[in-house]
Formats: sequence, C-alpha cells, structure tokens
Amino acid sequence: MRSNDGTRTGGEILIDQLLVHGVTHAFCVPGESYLAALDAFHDRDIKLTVCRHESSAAMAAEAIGKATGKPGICFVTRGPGATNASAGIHIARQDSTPMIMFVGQIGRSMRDREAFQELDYRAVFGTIAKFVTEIDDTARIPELVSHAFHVAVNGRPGPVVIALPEDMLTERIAVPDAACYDQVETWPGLTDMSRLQKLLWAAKKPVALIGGSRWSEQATAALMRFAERFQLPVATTFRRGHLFDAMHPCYAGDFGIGPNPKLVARVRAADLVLLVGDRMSEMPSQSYTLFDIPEPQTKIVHVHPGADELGRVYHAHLAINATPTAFCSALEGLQPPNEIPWRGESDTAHTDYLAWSEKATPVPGDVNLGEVMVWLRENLSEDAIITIGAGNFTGWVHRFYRVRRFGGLIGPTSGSMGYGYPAALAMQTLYPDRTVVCIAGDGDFLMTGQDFATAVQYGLPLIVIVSDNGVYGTIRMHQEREYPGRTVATALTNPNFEAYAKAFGGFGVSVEKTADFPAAFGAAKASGKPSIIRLKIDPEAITPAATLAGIRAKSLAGKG
Ligand SMILES: Cc1ncc(C[n+]2csc(CCOP(=O)(O)OP(=O)(O)O)c2C)c(N)n1
Ligand SMILES: [Mg+2]
Repeated sequence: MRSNDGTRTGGEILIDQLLVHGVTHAFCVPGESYLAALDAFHDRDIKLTVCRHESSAAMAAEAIGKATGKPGICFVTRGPGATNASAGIHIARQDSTPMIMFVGQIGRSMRDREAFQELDYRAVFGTIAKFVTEIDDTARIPELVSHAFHVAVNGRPGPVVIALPEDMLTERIAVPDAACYDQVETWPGLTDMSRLQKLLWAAKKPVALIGGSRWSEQATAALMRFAERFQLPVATTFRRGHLFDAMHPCYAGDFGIGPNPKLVARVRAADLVLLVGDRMSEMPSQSYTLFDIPEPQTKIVHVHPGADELGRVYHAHLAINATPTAFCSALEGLQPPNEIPWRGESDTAHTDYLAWSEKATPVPGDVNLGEVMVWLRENLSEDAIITIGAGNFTGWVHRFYRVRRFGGLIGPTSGSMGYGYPAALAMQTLYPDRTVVCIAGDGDFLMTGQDFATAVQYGLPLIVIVSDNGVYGTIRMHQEREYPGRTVATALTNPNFEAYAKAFGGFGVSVEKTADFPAAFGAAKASGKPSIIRLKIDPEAITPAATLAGIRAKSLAGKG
C-alpha cells in the first residue's frame, strides 16, 4: 500500500524504477517471496502477465528483449521458481538478448541456513547470466537496477539476475529514483572503415553473413542499401532471418541448419566474409568446419558489439568492435569500386535462394509442411510474426517461409525446445493487432503448452500450428543415422491437440490433408480465440529432403 509521506517500500521503489526505465510489459509466476513487489504493480501501469510455468515467463521475457532490444522483464519466486526459469536465462545468454529476471530471496537474517527455497543466485546463475546481484540495502535498488539495465543492453547484450531478499522489499524508506538508463552505441573508427573499404576494393568474391543482436529496422534498411550499392550477397545466420528482407534482390538465404548447398559453396568460395553481429557460432560455422581455427584462410571482417567476442574462435583479418546499428549507418560512407569485379553475384545468389525456397519438396504423408509454409508466406501480411522453438519441423520454416520484416521471425539460436509458444504469447501481448503464428513440434509445444491457458486468460488470438509426427523427430533422425533401427525414447503418444485447445477454452482443428489447411487457418483466425491447428505429419517426412527409412538404409549400408 502506497503512503504519502514520501517513503516507499522496496517493492514500490523497484516497480517505480522499472517505469523510469521504460518497462511496459512483464511476465511472472507469483511467489510469497516477493509479495511486496507484486503489490507495487497494483497501482502502476505495467502490463503484468501471469504465466503457468516460470520457463514460459522467462522465455516470454527473452522474446520481448529479442524483439525490442530493450530488456525483457520477468519475476519468479526463489528456489524452484528460479530453477524453472533458468531455460530462459540460458537462451538470453546464447542469443545475446537483454533481459532481467527478478527473483525472490529469503530474508537477510536467514541467509546460509539453507532456509526454505534458499539459493545462492550468484553461484547458480554465475556462469549463465551476464551479471548476478542480490540487493541487500533497500536504498541501493535504484543504483543496482540501473546497473542491471546498463549491463543487459550494452556491449554484447545478455541476461541479468537480481535477487530480492523478502525483508529488503518490505522496508520503507525515502530514496530518489535513478534516471533512465542509456544504451551506448559503439561506433567503428574511421581507420576501421577505411580498412574495410580497401578490403572491399581488393575483393573478388565477397559475401556478408549477418546475425546476432543490437540491430534495428533502420540498421537492416541501411544494410540493404549498402548491399544494393555493392551488389553484395547477404545471408542471415541461424534463426536470424528477420534481419534481411527475403525478397530483397541481394538476399542469399538462410545460413543455419541444412542451408542451400549453393549458399554453402558460395561462402566457402568467398575471398572476403563480412560477418556482422554474429558470433560465428557452431550452426553458422557449419560445426566449425567452414574456416580454419584460429587462423582462417578466408579474409574475415568481424563486426561485433562485444569486444570479448573478437578473436574468440576465429582471428579476424579485420576486427571491428561496433554495434550493428552504428556499423550499418557508417556503411553509408563507403564507396563501391567503379567496376565491381563480382557484378551480378548478388543476383545469382538471390536467384539460387528463390529456386531453393520456391516450391515445397515432395514428402511422405498427406500433409506437406513445406506447402503449409508456402501458403503462409503467400497469405500472411508482411508484418506477421512467426515464432519457433526447436526440432526438425523448423527446417521447413527456415527453408520455405520468407521473412519480410525486422522482428518477423523470433526463434532460439540456442536451440531450446518449448520457446516458440511463450515467444508467441509475448509477441501477441506486445502487438495485439498483428498476426502471430507459432510453428511448433509436438514435443516442442508440450514443453510449454500449459501456458495455452495464459493466452485464453488474456484473450490473445495467437495461432499455434503443431506438427504432430508422434516423434522427437530430430533425435530419431540422429538415432537412425548413428544407431540404425534401434529407437529408444523417441516415440511420443500425443494428446488430441484439437480437444486440448478446446478444453482450455480455445479453438482447435485438426488437418489431415494439405488442401484443408487454408480453411483451418481461416477458421482459427475467424474464431478470434487462441487456436491450435494440429497437422498430422508422417514421421517419415523427417526433413524436406530425407526420410527416416532412407537415413536408416544409408546408415545400415555404410555400417554393413
Ligand atoms: C529443452 C530441450 N530439450 C531437449 C532438446 C533436444 N532435442 C532437440 S530437437 C528434439 C526433438 C524435437 O521434437 P519435436 O518438437 O516433436 O519436433 P520434430 O523434430 O519431431 O519436428 C529434442 C528432444 C532440446 N533441443 N531442447
Ligand atoms: Mg515431433
């Protein structure tokens, strides 16, 4: 309860501080450990969404951070609440996403007795989070929250965990708010840009790979203009397809898992790779096979907002410590050579991409996920948002869906199953008027599917498309490759997803033939309710290009 004597509780100081930092949305599962903070939400204008599991709350917050570049916020209780939420912290770490998790803590006087649900947060999250702190002094809330926002967004962004001792939150004091945090742009130096200019002028076959965070719509537009002027083919790295318009004439495709072999060949043949924003992690580096470590033969220009990432794994020919936003605006100052030696290469790369993604490949079974993706890309508006988790079903999304807008694809580069659904929840909460479609695997969806109740509770008309193939497909695929015919722990007996949706109060429909998908999607849209469209997928359709039987036969032949 707020008083008018100029004092505030720790909880009130904290929530007021979030408002100063521009927070509009937060996700939580409540706990008795932070009641005073919850109470302070009562009279303040932050939309607090209560979830059914902390992994959903944390992943939803991560998705907000990913989509907006501002820290996504979640509140969870001590002990089990925090450990449940850890999946979201790991995603934010690997995906370089700004997020802040506030977690309850036992009273200060009980510390180190292993009191009820006590955790040492610095120890537990020390290697996952970018920064972990515990606020012992109510008067330091403004300072430490300000610190957390700065750490989360600057350099290479990442997750911050702040523990809140229960009695610290109820203490009442007078303390002024800290001012709103600043996000610091790191600009490339003039020398960096002139060295880059020289490298581009000497290049014969350059290519750009873009990924990571600290982008903006303006930055992607600036990069598109640069690519046009230089006729530079640009590919997006794993799950970062939203950074470049797929129909832009310089777009060379998705450089993640199962990329177009022509694109892989193009990157291998390049004499200059301009890597902007990404870490060149395991997926885009094609399991670290693409370039020699630590001294690549290919000239790499690595642009990254985190100084610590430069020279990690790959020793770049030119390392530039800059945010993609700042770097892309500096690109306006570069001039292409009068005669571009690689003239026409961006057109060829884009033609290769279009051919690779144009038509769904034939697959066993009556529902072709590729054709569903083609339908979606032709029928959804450009500002629709697709969210995904992890599993083989994402292979069809990456290959056949064409992302047109910044923020149009939200997925975990960390490969965390269960992410797509809470990400959709977050996106529909943030953008109530945009179409939000989560494409999920049957295994993937049920990792966070209990939060379908949350979409119903808040009346969010998101649509979940569940690829129901009755298997943990990715793992079955690896099993057939490594241990052909010996399937262990990869078969799934699923609920009736249509009935599941209805039982929660949503709309459900099952699709058994591709031709029935458009009507099912139309009915889901028309219902205005949270919807599940279940697709009956043949487990043999394991990738757009391979069947389980084919993988098994090949493996048996190899081992025979
Ligand atoms: C949280 C988490 N647990 C386990 C895995 C390992 N894993 C990767 S893909 C996969 C199976 C995905 O199954 P499903 O969602 O049904 O999609 P499918 O591959 O069948 O299309 C598993 C278990 C993971 N990536 N993330
Ligand atoms: Mg599956």
